[in-house]
Amino acid sequence: MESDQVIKRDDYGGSLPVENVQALASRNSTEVPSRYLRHDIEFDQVSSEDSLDQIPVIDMSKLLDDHECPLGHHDELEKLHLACKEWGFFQLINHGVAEEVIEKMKKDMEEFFKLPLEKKQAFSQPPNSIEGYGQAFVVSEEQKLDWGDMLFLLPLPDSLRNMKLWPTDPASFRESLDNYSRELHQVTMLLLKFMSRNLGLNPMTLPSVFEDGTQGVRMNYYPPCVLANKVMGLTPHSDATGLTLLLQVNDVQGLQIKKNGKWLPVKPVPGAFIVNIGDVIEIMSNGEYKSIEHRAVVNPEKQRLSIAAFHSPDLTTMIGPLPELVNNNNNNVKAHYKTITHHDYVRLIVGTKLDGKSTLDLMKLP
Ligand SMILES: O=C(O)CCC(=O)C(=O)O
Repeated sequence: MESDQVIKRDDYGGSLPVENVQALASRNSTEVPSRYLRHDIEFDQVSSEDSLDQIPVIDMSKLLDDHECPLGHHDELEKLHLACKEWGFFQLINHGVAEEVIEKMKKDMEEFFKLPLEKKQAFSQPPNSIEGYGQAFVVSEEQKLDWGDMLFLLPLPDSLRNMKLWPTDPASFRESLDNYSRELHQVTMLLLKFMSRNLGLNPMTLPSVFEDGTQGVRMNYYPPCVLANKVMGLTPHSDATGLTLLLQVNDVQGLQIKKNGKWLPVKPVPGAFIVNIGDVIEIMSNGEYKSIEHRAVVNPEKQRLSIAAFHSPDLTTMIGPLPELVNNNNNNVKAHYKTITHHDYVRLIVGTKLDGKSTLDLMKLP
């Protein structure tokens, strides 16, 4: 397919329908169906709760100061560069998104998941689409399942919105998501500007690739589980997209990232976004920035909710190392990843079950 052809939403393929986990959990049974029991996952390789190792905290207001001041130290920009290279994750404070926008989004999401199943199912994923209420990445009847449901929507670009799948209950949901999505897009553009600069590129290089790109918002609902230490809320994976801004909605922790072969629980800083590098930025930076495996564990007593906003380039973009970073006149660096159309890349992701960094491995050159 030519990269400049129009790519339709339903070209992405879908996920096989499976039982609703919230409904399953509400039966209060002491048994959990075997498809959810994860003998394939190591639950005990977790760093201690009081581990001093915590993901870096980056202050957006200091990044802006550094960027506007051409001379002098650029400590926060340098901190951001190291966070992207060595951690692939950071918490972003003073990001400028109005508290009211965040609180309204959280509240409306919580209200939506409280609705009776039939009302939520009015916004179910249509066949062959991962957009809507349901689950993602179920590609076979044998595959193990995650202990969680989700509502996945594509708020940006506006032309891709499928309003039939946007909840109308609570009544303010659509407006809350619209505001939330636009504000997060702005924050993402700023971060991409600073990352471009840190990579030695024109500061507008990454923003111009992502400006008209897609934003997918995935609202995760993980019910409590009697066998919480045997099920997984979200299978270990790296994000196949560019940059993710994650918001912890209630005060139940569950995100863990892989660091030095162990799973490190992330303690969210109140009011912060947890930002992570996705595979697309790892590829575009030719491996200088790293997308890191992460997973969500389940609580035995409390439900957990989170919102992940994934930012991807414009659908006409070729996914591969940026030409400025490989084989140009100033350097002769070998490309470590293939270059393919965004369309082929998306099909590769959606047709694959979540499995660590396996999609990225498919893009690696020997
Ligand atoms: O719920 C979480 O903390 C992680 C969510 C996540 O990784 C995702 O939605 O891809």
